Amino acid sequence: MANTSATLDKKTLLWMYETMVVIRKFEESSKREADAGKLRGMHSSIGQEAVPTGISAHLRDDDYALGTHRSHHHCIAKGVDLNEMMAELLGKATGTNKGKGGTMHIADINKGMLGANGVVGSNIPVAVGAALSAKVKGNDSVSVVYFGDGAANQGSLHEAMNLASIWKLPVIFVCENNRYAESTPFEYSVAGESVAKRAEGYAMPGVEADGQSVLEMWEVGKEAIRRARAGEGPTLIEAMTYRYHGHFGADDPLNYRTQEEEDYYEARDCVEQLKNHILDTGKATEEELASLDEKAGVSVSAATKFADESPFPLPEELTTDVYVNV
Ligand SMILES: Cc1ncc(C[n+]2csc(CCOP(=O)(O)OP(=O)(O)O)c2C)c(N)n1
Ligand SMILES: [Mg+2]
Repeated sequence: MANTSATLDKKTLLWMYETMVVIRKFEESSKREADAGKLRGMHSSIGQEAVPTGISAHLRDDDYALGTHRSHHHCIAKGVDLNEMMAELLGKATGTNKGKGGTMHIADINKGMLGANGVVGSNIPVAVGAALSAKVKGNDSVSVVYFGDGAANQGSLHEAMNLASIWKLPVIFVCENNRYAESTPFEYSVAGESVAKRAEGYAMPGVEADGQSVLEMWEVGKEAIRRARAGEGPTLIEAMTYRYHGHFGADDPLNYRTQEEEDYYEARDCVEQLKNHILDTGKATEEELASLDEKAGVSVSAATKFADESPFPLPEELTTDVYVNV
């Protein structure tokens, strides 16, 4: 992988640092809210922050992103408002979906975030549809879809990759391989032990990347998005990453993985790696990074306060916005 550090400007590096810190603090706060019984079904993305951050550094508001059940990091990296996100997690009327979607269905059309999605693999064909719409309209918007190693075994991915390839659609398939689907290990469930290699069968580039390195995610994202915008078709990226917490909530004993494995990934923490890179290359000072840490903390605290103090939707709003006339 090419060394990107020389070409990356300070502004991009600091945006990526701040975005990853915001995601982490947001997840820590949402876990506290979940532990306090204020939300259910919270899937933490801590450990995986670099994947959508490196990719989103190349995206615009008129590009599309689709997420999964574990999607807070996808939404934040795509620019969704923190207040509205936290309110959505808590089911409040001020949320992105007016409190009717919750943690697994955050969407913000104005930011191109077409939706997190609780049904594993179901977001993938939607991303291909969004890419088709860009092609039909004749603009250069691209569509990014995130999915897990478990979802890589759903038929929807294979149908979607085939159609995207034959029609050369501007879609980037991003598999976040965090080694487990709930408690099922990747080595057991994925034939061939590589998601990236599956791209060959669909005549598109398949790239395996270090998902703990935001610089590497930036690099592979850059080429995939350039290709898509230029009308050259889709790319499949397999980002090797790790979730630090259990599959969801507090009920996961994590007895299907080892301490050594957890230590290995935490020693390669994406935030720490980028921090060291920025300091080593002299792109910013400790003080500058500390002020971004503080700013992230203030934004997340404000979002949590906003969500806590917001009202629940009224019962008479139960059926509004459920179906939309177009
Ligand atoms: C179609 C479908 N089958 C099963 C489930 C239950 N389920 C929720 S998350 C999950 C595991 C997904 O694993 P992976 O795709 O690797 O994503 P990760 O949780 O690791 O981010 C399963 C089986 C579901 N939500 N949808
Ligand atoms: Mg997984």
